[in-house]
Amino acid sequence: MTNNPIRCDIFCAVVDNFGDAGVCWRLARQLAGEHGWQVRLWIDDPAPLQRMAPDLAADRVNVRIWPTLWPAPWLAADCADVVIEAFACEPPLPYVEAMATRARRPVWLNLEYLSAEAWVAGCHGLRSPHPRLPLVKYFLFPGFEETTGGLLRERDYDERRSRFDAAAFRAEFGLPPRAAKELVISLFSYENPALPELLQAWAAAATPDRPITVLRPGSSEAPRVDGGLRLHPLPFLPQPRYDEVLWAGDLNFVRGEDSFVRAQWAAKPFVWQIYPQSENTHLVKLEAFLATHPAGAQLRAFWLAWNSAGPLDWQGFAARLPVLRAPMRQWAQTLAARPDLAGKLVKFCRESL
Ligand code: TRH
Repeated sequence: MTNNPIRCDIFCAVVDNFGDAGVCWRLARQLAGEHGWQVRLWIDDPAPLQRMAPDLAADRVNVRIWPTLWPAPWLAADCADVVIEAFACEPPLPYVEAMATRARRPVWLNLEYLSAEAWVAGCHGLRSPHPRLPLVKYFLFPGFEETTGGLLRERDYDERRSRFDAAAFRAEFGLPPRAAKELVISLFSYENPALPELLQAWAAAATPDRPITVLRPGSSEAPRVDGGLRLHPLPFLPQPRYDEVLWAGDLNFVRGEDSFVRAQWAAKPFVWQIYPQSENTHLVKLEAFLATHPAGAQLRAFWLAWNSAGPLDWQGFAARLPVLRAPMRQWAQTLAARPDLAGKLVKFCRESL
């Protein structure tokens, strides 16, 4: 172990997997910003980053395009101390071969997808020796249990949140001051056949006394006011600012992996649209999370309906929102008290280098 900053290469194959870029970008920023690592993020398509991180230079991460044809041979000296492949994307072969020739072999980690399934804790930290080269890859499974790799959470999260000014946020995005009984919902989802039904339910439930405002980050639709229902598009914000959308909401619809985790830190009631997989395997993951969460039983029917094209009992769900607040806070506190993913990763690498 030297005192030089640790060099880290993160490999992220986005192709069409926009969310993978979200997780990789958040991890890269944290390793560079909080732990002082020199991070290169190798990404095959930088387009998602351009939306999430319009000011790349501010984040101290060296973003490189992962070329289709990787230069060979690659120098051992140009391999990092820590190599992270996101979601089993496999670094290019010349790079891996060069890793094997380094005097001190890099710590090689495969960052896996987040899941609350029971098997995750048993697989976290497993080693996988390379079939041909003198290299070992370790599996890093994010998760909700202490025995997993944990979750991404920045050190300054609480401080940023305490500085958040909801009234200024609304004014910045052209919303009127908040009404007394207004319900603010943020909506970030995949295409969902249940959406028209949900919009109808909101239109039916919203009244001038009890208006509903729906914030739609990244939506290109025009703003619309329909009775008590206001549909309000927001620009796609830089990644740290997406938290503000969640803080501004009373109920947040999120999706995939990264926004799903952010909704938990926001500690407000939320609805998760999980990334759909073939043969409905995603529903197993959804159930696993519901079984883990203290409010799982109250969330279950509505979440399953949102993930299975409806029908949605909005009224029933809306009536439960007040009782969901306490377990959401309790859950966020429990998770926040545990070591975060980047911190655990850094500790593991320091011990291994
Ligand atoms: O984009 P996603 O659908 O990601 C998913 C998951 O990672 C999933 O596991 C994977 O298989 C699939 O992609 C292909 O949803 P996610 O994970 O929430 O990522 C969205 C990112 O966008 C997240 O980092 C937050 C960020 N974001 C902003 O930066 N600004 C915004 O305004 C919004 C709405 C999102």
